[in-house]
Amino acid sequence: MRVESSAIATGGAVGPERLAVLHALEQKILWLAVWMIHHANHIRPKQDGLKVGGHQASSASIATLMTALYFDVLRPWDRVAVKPHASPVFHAIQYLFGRQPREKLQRFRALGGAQSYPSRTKDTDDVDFSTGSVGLGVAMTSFAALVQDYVRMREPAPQTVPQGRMVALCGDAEFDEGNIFEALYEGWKHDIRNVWWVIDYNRQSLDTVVSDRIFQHMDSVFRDMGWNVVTMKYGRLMEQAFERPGGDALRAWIDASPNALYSALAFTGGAAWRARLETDIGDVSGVRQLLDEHDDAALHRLMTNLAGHDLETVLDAFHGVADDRPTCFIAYTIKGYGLPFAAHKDNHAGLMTPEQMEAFRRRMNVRDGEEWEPFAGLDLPASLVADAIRSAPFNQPFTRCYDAPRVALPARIEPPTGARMSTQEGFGRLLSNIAREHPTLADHIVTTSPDVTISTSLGSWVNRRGVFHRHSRVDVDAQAQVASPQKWTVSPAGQHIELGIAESNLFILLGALGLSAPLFGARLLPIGTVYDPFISRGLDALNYACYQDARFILVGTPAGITLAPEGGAHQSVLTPLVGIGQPALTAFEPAYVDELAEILRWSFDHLQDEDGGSVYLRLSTRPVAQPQRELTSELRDRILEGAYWLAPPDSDAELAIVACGMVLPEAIEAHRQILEDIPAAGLLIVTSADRLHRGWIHSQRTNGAFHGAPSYIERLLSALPASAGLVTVLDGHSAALSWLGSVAGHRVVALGVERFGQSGDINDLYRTYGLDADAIVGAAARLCVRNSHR
Ligand SMILES: Cc1ncc(C[n+]2csc(CCOP(=O)(O)OP(=O)(O)O)c2C)c(N)n1
Ligand SMILES: [Mg+2]
Repeated sequence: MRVESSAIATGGAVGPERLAVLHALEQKILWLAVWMIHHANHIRPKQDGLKVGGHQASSASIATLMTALYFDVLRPWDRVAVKPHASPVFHAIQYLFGRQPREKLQRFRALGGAQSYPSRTKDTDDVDFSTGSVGLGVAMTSFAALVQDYVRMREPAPQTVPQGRMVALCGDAEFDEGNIFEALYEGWKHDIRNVWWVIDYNRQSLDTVVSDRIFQHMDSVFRDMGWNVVTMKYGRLMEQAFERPGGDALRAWIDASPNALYSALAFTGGAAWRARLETDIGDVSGVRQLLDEHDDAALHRLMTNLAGHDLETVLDAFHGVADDRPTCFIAYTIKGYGLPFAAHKDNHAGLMTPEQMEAFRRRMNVRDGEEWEPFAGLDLPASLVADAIRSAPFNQPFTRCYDAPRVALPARIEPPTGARMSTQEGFGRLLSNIAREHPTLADHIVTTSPDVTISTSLGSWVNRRGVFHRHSRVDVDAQAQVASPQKWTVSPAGQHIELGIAESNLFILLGALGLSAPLFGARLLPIGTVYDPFISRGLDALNYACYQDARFILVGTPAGITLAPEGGAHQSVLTPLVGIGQPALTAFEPAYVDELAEILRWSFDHLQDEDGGSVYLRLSTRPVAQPQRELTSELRDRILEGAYWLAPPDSDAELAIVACGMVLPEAIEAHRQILEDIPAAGLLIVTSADRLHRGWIHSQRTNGAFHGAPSYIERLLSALPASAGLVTVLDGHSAALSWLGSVAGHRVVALGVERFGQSGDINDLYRTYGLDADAIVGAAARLCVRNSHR
């Protein structure tokens, strides 16, 4: 069942009865999170003797904030990135909502159980954004907000999907990750709306208590970026104490207290607070009386009553934000709040001992054997708590995962014509053709690039389809009559999102765009372009996008040493290995533009397939003579499978050249020369080492090679006798093709690049790095000599 969004109450003032229930839920999720970790480490039988781990302190730190959000503040159409180490809290909440079975909690961090860090693809309890690599989930919410605006303003999305807030629950140490600030700045440029970052400001990272200095400036950083900042520092007990005589001194003492001191006292407890406060401000009028009126336990409660643990204050702060400006909540908290290692500087990976857990169980009133019971130990009637869970706005029946219809594809995308062309130029012209001739497909494409739009050949697409921004902008250059081939119209109708030079942002945006179907009900076909070497700058973010099963096309261009005069700092060497090694990403490196046209069409399909994925195209600026050919459907299939014989070998061939990508002219020339001595030699063109490798591995793992159909590459290489040799060649790390020798036991000489490059022209560089025709012929000769000595 689905309810209309207007029928879902979205919170407001919270009465005392509801507050009591929320307090009970706060206790319950803290208990469940802590117990889940304890159970995994101390109770569940272990097979390998390894500590299972889990983060009780990080969970306790954020339990109040998450209670307020999930049981009162969030609406079902809001989307959340939960800080990685609060995964147990998230799963506990979903368990109470009835969306996470108990067995998954009991198998926390075990195979098939609730994941250590919230995972869109591995968890089954409705994770919006995966987290784990700190900083990335935070930035993801900012780009998700941009994508939400994009789909709403351009309207491929059903407008019945209400506009949600993109909420990140962040650890404070996440702000050491520069990618957050890159995202903040980019978000400001795009004037993003509807983003909340809730910072669990416990002043602790993994190793230590963090420096106070960063956060002294954090609010101004956010304000400078146009954000609203809500600081939640003091709980109500503290606020009340500040009203008393001596209260000003107490507040001043708290404000001036270094993080390390505050943490040490918060860990040590009441007597330590008393001694320190007596020494520092004991002679201020009113302070001694305040101290006398509090026993050690009460004093500890008062001094640790930070706002992030004060449910009422937290609720007020969240409900106090009515507009859609991006808002940062800085919530003061204590890591491990309520647990024996609260505020201890080493508590990040700390686990409560069985004795401590036993004491905690008694304190929580949970009876032996009732540890997993949702309502055990609460001092409210179970029905009241159950009602509150049932009526939580976030828990209303509402479709949270959309299934956007597929975009119909044309039967063919005509490749541009031309005698000589680079794959990069071909890519730009193909997109331009799509914009002109296939409007339905074009309407769903969205492009993005980190300040290399023009130099990666997206310019003409952008001329046709415009740049997206929430606010239209007048083209000043055109008005001022500055002559330029780039005529960029900036408006909410644009289809290109221009980013500043920050590759990490590119991949996180591709991640967000690539999730627009499940998140916002709008099918987008995102294409991001980047200089191939700078993929490495954003590798973790690329992995992050793939891990969430976001669907996009990544175009790395120009690539390899073939960009020649640009020099070593711009030459990608290892990206072919990224193409093979990155899960959920299929890599192609075609040599010809008619191949690229087929691959691009296949990619649009693959992006939309249930069991599909993303695609990486490694392209080049090197103009190459294009074959004048009609692609048969058989050749088309072979191109997509990853390789085809340009010159099939004879069955007694001693040798084949296997070439991938832009070095094809050299391979063809070498093959021509070799034919004079070895007329049977073959020339295999590889369009996707990744697909070949995957097929081969899959076939081995499933015993296909022995019992069923051999893999595609096995079938191709079966054209050669076992005694033949292979010369493999590509402009990239030689390991990307050298494995071909293992497929059928052929000897291999692997040519490629394994060193940093340098400037030069293509001929000089190919000669220097051993990729030219002479090098290929030389390698072939070595193979044949070895063969004759066998
Ligand atoms: C990119 C990355 N580097 C390192 C880690 C290891 N790590 C896990 S948590 C953490 C610090 C967490 O501190 P904070 O974000 O403040 O969270 P909390 O204090 O709430 O646990 C680190 C360094 C990681 N998960 N991701
Ligand atoms: Mg922290």
